[in-house]
Amino acid sequence: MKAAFPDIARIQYEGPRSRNPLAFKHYNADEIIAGKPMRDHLRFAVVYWHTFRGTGSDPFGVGTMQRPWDDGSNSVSNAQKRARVAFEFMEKLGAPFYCWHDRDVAPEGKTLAQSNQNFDAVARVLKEEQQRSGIKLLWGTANLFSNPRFVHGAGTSCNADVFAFAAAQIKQAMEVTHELGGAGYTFWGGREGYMTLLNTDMKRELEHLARLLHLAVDYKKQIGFKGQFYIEPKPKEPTKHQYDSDAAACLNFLRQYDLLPHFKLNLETNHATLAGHSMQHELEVAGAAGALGSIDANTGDELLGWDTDQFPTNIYLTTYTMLAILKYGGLTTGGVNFDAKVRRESFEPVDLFHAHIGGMDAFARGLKIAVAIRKDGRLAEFVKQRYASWDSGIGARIESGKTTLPELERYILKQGEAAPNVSGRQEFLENLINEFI
Ligand code: XLS
Ligand code: NI
Ligand code: NI
Repeated sequence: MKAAFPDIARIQYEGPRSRNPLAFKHYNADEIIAGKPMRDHLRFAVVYWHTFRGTGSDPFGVGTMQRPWDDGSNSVSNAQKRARVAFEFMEKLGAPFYCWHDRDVAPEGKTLAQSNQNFDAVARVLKEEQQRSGIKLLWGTANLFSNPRFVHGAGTSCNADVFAFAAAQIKQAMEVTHELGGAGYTFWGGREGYMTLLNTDMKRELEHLARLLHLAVDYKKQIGFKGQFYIEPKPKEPTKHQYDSDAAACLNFLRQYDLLPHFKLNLETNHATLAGHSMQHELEVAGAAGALGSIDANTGDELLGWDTDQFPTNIYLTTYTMLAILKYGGLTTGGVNFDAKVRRESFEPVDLFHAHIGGMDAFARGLKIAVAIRKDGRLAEFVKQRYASWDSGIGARIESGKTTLPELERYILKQGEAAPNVSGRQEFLENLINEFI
């Protein structure tokens, strides 16, 4: 096959002084940082849907993307050719992982049987290309939101047949993920939510969603798939309210329905901000619950209120993200998955390279800065000192569950007043972070 990016060679690390737009300035895959290569800290993944299926269309106009290798047809052979192009791109970029939805990689047929056949035919090419290139599948997922049958949701549809269809699709997508050696499988609740409560039996819908996930857990065991399951929170879009609205809501749902041992969270930056949180907040919520699994790396736009899925270039964002990830032990099964798309105006194939190189460099800097902040130790020491009153005396008694209300009353009556508070030093800490940026 003719190269899709004939003018672009494998992207090299050239260091911070380089002015070559097609070189890494900070991401140096083999460089050892805090005991392991950057490649293994960051586990970058390219998404199939935006990068190879994004057309650049928006509600006001048709697609703009120039993708000369794509004949625009919905044929299996076009999908197979596209798969080879995807691997050429990922190899030249040096991304170790990728992610897909079933319907990104292969065209949907008129029946489920036809769709399954199409998917298997393209999966064969994916497997071949994975073996040839050494690139691995970070996670697979099923698209349970684009087809009009999912208009009322999939697992939470009012129509039991639609639930069954979704289950069948998950079965196949999980089988293909397993066959391709996927490190995980993600559930993003595309239309699992509501547009109006007037027509919605919320309790029943949530029970159905939990049922679907339990069926998936059972099937996972049955076929021996060892990958990690993830839930990806998002508060709105396409529905007004998505049930998996943020990390805390997901954790509560998983706990309520006895699913927590089987899932971790896949957190996406732009979803965090849509929920009115920072990415840092979502990472802390997940991390504290032992459920920080993977991230969808992107960013929103301060002036736009929707899921713009832009490539992350903000060093504060990547620093805070990597600080939280390192704090909770680093990425193991998960990765930094660029669930991001080039702007409609960036329609040339080379823009795909600029976008990913920028994102990877921004994360490499975030990683190095976070490692330096941790090595310096002042930030962690400050937080530790801030809670020092809990390490002995009355604090230690409270934490260990040994005290009672009468004992605490006696303690304060004796003291007369609580020991004075010390400053939170927010500005001091913000300046400290800036020392490293
Ligand atoms: C959409 C989600 C989606 C998931 C995978 O907003 O980010 O792309 O990551 O279904
Ligand atoms: Ni995502
Ligand atoms: Ni998104």
